[in-house]
Amino acid sequence: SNEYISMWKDLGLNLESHDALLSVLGNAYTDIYLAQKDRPEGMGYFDFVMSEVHGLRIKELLDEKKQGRKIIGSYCVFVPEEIVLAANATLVGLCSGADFAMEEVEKYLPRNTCALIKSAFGFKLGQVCPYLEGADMVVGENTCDGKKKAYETLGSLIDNLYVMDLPQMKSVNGRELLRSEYDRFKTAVEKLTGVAITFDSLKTAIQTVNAKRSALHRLYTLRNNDPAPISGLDALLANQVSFYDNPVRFTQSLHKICDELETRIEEKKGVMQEKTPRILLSGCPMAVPNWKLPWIVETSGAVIVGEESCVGERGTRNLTDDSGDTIDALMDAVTDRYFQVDCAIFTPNSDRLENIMQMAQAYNADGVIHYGLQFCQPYLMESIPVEKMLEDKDIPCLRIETDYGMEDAGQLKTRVEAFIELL
Ligand code: BJ8
Repeated sequence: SNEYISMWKDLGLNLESHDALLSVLGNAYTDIYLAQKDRPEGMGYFDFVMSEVHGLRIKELLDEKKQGRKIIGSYCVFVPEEIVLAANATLVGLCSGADFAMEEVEKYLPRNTCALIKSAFGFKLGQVCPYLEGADMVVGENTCDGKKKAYETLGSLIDNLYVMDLPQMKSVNGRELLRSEYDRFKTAVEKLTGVAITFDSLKTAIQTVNAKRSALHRLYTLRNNDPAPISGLDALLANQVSFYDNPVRFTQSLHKICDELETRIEEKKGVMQEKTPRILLSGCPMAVPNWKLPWIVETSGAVIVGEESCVGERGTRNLTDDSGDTIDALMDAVTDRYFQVDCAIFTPNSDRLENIMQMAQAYNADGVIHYGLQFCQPYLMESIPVEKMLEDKDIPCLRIETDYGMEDAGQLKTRVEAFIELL
């Protein structure tokens, strides 16, 4: 609509490139999502959210901004939404799930940089992301070397980048560093919003975020049924939307879908037949609109029953203890919660192996597909011990290394089909 066009113009988007992005996105959504059979009716909500992802949601955020609320963008699940909400700001995930403006990007980043980082730059250089352009603060974090160094350059392209340091080890010192970085972040967010975080506002924010994560847990648990009541693609979409939707509305909508899934389970209805091979996906995060591998898997005779990923259970597994009775105790609880995230940038990272095993068993997975983005050292390196552990337990594992391009889709499909046939 005209209203959206002037909104995008005011945000400084490149309208021509933005149109191109929206049309690619819309076509992919139709071919991959709307082509699925027997989807839960409640997914209509997510279809609507996706169709309005650059429209209505942006308008809502800009309306909030007019009321004085700030928007904070993030590239990693280590940025605590609890602190952001407690200071009356909104956190949005900056997706980085598609190639854009690659020629421009390669003027700033070496070719052998992972697709996720390149995508973050592509959206900036192409001026096509209304979330990024609308954000009052963008948070980068010292995780992998690629992101850490890329933020130095990104800082020259955007003027409101805040960089958070993160530990590399789950040690006493590591825990202290995380707590002090969260204190520093709290101060920076308070300065941005002009709102001091109180005990009550932090406690309420913790409860809001816990409720969102609990709704996702409910979804995860329902997926351990056979036949699977929801596709992996649709469950991934729910996880992806959780990064930019209003958290309270998202939670309500997801519970509605879970109610519907419970009815399906009672009626033994599913999205695929009973005894369809069940796959656990594990590895790098899949940001919108990165649907390539799940699409290949689910059009090759298998169903995905879990995501061991930051856009999935790694990002949402743990809740934050809200029982503390001082603001300091709540900040400790926030720190403890995030300190459990088992990202491959940590060394050693044995928790992740245990969590993959636990998920494979909980969801009755017949096999695990490890998804590593090309040039992502942390996850590609860790995929080898992951595979070894799974083989020791007689769980088949397929290691995939890919990027956002479609050139390898045929070859990937052949490998995935051969793997599924063995299960
Ligand atoms: S907590 S997984 S969201 S850092 S794919 S950019 S690791 S080279 S994304 Fe992540 Fe936070 Fe960890 Fe999660 Fe680097 Fe690998 Fe690229 Fe990656």
